Amino acid sequence: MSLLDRRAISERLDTESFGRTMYVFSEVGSTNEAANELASNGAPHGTVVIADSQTRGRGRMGRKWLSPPGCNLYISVILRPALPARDAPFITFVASIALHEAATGAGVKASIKWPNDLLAGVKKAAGVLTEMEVEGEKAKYMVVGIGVNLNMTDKMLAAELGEVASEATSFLVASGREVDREAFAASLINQLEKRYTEFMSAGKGPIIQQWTKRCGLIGRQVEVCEGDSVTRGVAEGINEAGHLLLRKTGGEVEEIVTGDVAIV
Ligand code: BT5
Repeated sequence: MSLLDRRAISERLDTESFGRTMYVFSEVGSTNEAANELASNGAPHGTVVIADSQTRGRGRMGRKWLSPPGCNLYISVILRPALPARDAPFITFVASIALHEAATGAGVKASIKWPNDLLAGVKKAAGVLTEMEVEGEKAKYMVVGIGVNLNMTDKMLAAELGEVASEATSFLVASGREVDREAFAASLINQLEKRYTEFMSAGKGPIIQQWTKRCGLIGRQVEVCEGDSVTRGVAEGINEAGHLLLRKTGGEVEEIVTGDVAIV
C-alpha cells in the first residue's frame, strides 16, 4: 500500500476547523511531538498531523506505540479549548467516543477500555494519548493523538509488535475487511470535531453517558494495576473527574485515578 493521500482525506471532511490545516508526513518521530511543536509555534485549533509511520510513537508513561508504515493510522489534533487542565481526561473520552463511532462505521465491533484503549473483541486495536501545555490552571493547548491498527494482518502483527502482538489486533483481523485509510481518517476527524463541539457546549454529562454506553468494562469484575498496587472490583462507570469507579466486595466504591485495567 502506498503513502496516505492528503487530498483523499480533505475532500471527505465536513468539518469547520478540524483538518482545515493538515500536515501529512510519510514518517515522523511522533505525530504528537510534531503537533506539540506546531502548537507551540501558534498553529490553529483543529490542526491535524498524520503520518504513515512513526519512529518514536509514544504511549502513556514513557511507553512506546509501535508504528509500522503502510497499514495503520497515526494522527494528532491540536486543540485550544478554554478548559481547566484537570478536565484533560475528558478530551481522551471525547476521542474514544469518536474513535468508537468511526470503528463502527468501518464495520468493526469495538468497545472502549478505561482510560484510553479501543478494543476489538478482547484485544487492543487503538490507543489515545492526550498531552497538554498548561498555563496557570488552564490548558494553553492540548494535543490528542490516536494510533489505530487498521490493515495489519496476523502475520504483520506478529512480525511488527513482538511480545505485544498477543494482546493486539487490527480492524482487518477483527472484521475481515480491509479499511480505506483515507476514508477512515476523514471519518475520524469528522467525528472528533462533532464530539468535541458537543462536549464544549453540553459539558461532561452527555460525554459520561455516551462513553459508559460504549465501555466494555461496566458491570464486569476487573483488576487495576498501578505500579505494585492491585485493586479489584466491579467497574461501575466514571465520575466527573474522569476517574474509574470500582465497587469492592465490601460494597464501598473506590475511585481509580490511573492504572491498567484487565477483566478478570
Ligand atoms: C496508548 O498508550 O495506548 C496511547 C497510544 C497513542 C499512540 C498515538 S499514535 C499518534 C500519536 N503520536 C504518538 O506518538 N502517540 C499517539 P498506553 O495505554 O500507554 O499503551 C501503550 C502500550 O500499548 C504499549 O506498552 C504496548 O503494550 C501496547 N502497544 C504498543 N504499540 C501497539 C500497537 N501498535 N497496537 C497495539 N498495542 C500496542
